[in-house]
Amino acid sequence: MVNFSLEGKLALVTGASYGIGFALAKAFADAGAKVVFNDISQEMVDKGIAAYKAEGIDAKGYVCDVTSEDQVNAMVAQIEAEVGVIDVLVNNAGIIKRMPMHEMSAADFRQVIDIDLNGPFIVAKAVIPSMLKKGAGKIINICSMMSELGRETVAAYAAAKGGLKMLTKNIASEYGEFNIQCNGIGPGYIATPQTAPLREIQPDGSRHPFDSFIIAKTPAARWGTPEDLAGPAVFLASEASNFVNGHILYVDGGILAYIGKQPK
Ligand code: NAP
Ligand code: GCO
Repeated sequence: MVNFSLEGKLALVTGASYGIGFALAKAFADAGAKVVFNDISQEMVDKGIAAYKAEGIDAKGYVCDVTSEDQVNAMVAQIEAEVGVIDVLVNNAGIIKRMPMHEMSAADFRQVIDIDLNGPFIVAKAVIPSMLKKGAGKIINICSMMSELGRETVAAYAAAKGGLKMLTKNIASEYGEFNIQCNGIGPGYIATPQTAPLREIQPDGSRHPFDSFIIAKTPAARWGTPEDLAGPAVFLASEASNFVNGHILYVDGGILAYIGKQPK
C-alpha cells in the first residue's frame, strides 16, 4: 500500500505562525506528524501556538530568525533535545519587497536574498547531519512562480526563488544517495497576508487590477488557498515520494501552462 502517512515523523516548518506554513504544518499534523515551527518574534510564536491549539494541534514554537546561523543551529539542537530528530523540513519562511528594481537599494535586495535563499541554505545545512545519521530525510523548499517567471517590481524575490529552485536541485543531487529527498513546491498566487496588497478592493469597490490579471492568467480562475498546497506537501513529506527528488511541484491552478484568457 502506498504510504502517505506521516505517523511517527517530526516536521519543522519555518515561518509557520500563519499563512502557507501554518496550513502545511496543520496538514502534516492531520497526517500523523509531530510539528514544530519558528517565527522571528515571541509574540508571533505565541500567536501561532494558540492557533495550532485551536485546531487541536500541540505544536512547539521557537523564536528563530532563519538568516542567523547561530539561532538556527541553537533551535535545531533544542528541537533534537526536546522533541527529536527532524524528519521533514519545510523551508517556508520568506518575504517579498515590491518596487521597481532601479529604485531598490542594495540593502533591500540583500535582505530578500538573505531570508528567501540564504535562510533555506542555513536551515537545510543544520538538519542534514541528523538526517544522514538517520539514513532518511525530506526537505521541501517553498519556491514560487517567480522561480520560473519574472514580472515588474519583484527582481530580488525572483532572483531568490530562482536560486532556491537550483539549491533544491543541488541538495537533491548531493544527498539523494543517502535517502534524503529534496523537492520544491511552487505555489501559484495564494491568498495570504503576503499577497493581500495585490487583492485590495479599489476605492470604487472594483477588484485590484492585479487581482483581475491573476484570475485571467489562472485556468482555475481563482486565487489559490494555503489549503490547496496541503496535499502536495504531505505527498512530498511522505514515503510515497521516496523516488521523487529534485522536482519542483507547481501547485498553481495551471498558470504556467496557460497563455492567459483572451480579452473579450
Ligand atoms: P507570509 O504570509 O508573509 O508569511 C511569511 C512567514 O515567514 C511569516 O510567518 C513571517 O514571520 C515568516 N518570516 C519572515 N522572515 C523570517 C525570518 N527571517 N525568519 C523566520 N521567519 C520569517 O507569506 P506566505 O504567503 O504564507 O508565504 C510563505 C512562503 O510561500 C514564502 O516563502 C513565500 O515566498 C512563498 N510563496 C507565497 C505565495 C503566495 O502567493 N502567497 C506564492 C508562492 C510562494 P513574521 O510574520 O513574524 O514576519
Ligand atoms: C507577486 C506575488 C508572487 C507570489 C508568488 C507567486 O508580487 O508577484 O507576491 O510573487 O507571492 O511568489 O508564486
